[in-house]
Amino acid sequence: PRSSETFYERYHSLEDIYYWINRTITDNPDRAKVILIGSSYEKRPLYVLKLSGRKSNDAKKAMWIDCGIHAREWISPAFCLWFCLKYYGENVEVTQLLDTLDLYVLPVMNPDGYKYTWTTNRMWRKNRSKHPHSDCIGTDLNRNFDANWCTEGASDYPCEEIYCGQFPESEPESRAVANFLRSHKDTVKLYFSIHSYSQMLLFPYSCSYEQAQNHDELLALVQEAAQNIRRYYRNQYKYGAGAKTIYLAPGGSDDWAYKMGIEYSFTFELQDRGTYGFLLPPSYITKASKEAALAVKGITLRVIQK
Ligand code: ING
Ligand code: ZN
Repeated sequence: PRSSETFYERYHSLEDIYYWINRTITDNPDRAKVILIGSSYEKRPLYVLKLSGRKSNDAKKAMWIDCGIHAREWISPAFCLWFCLKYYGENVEVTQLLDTLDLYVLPVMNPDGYKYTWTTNRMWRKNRSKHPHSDCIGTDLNRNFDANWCTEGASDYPCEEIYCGQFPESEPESRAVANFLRSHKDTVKLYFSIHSYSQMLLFPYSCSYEQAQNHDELLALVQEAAQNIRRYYRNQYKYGAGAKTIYLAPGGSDDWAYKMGIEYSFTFELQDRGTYGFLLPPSYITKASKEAALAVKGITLRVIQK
């Protein structure tokens, strides 16, 4: 990745992000690869960056981070770009352990929606798919995964912001992610999905009030991460199981990944707590990314040290 400091202090158009992905792989041919995992409803490519650790990775463990499920949450793709640079690029402080992990990053899961927020409606959330029996557009990709799909906390009405889609994985974007993770479930040990806003570190379940089998362990992980953020960045994050901490939300990607076998599965809600909301000014990108990265790194180290 390039070291141009100000690049990460701005939000980037979809075209810029595609260009950045391309630059990242051409500048780092031995450590960065791009994988085309599918395409969006409007046929835009869904590129995953695979960044390999600098140390050889015999156990072949990996982590996954996706950003930009929801179009208007601009801090999320900005975080993905920042994370790629800081933790797999020029940061010399990366611990040796973390350096043995491969990192899969999907910078924008919902490119059609993201594009739409740049051109037409800054507050768009869903993707841009059409529906047979409605003029309303878009499915909420974070209600479209196969985890108690379309139960309480989702809507089967296409005009709603939390429309679950016609069936689980009906959308090309969620299907592409699910297919990729299904085929890599033996190596991917950690799943992170980045949203905004409200400053929360969440883990399964969001699709029911049931407790995850390793609830106590997940709770300890996010609690420690929140404490570190408070200590180092003087900022408050809530933490806990999704349904109890935020609201019931079936069909989310982290619950699906967890049920599929990725035992360390998280959704982060980045800054802020409502002052700017989705319209977080670019001057906040660096701090928001640093504190989220501290959480990702801390949790990941704990998990792979086990
Ligand atoms: N919040 C998430 C949403 O999709 C969430 C909350 C987390 C749902 C985990 C499901 C699973 O509603 C935002 N801000 O999008
Ligand atoms: Zn979101």
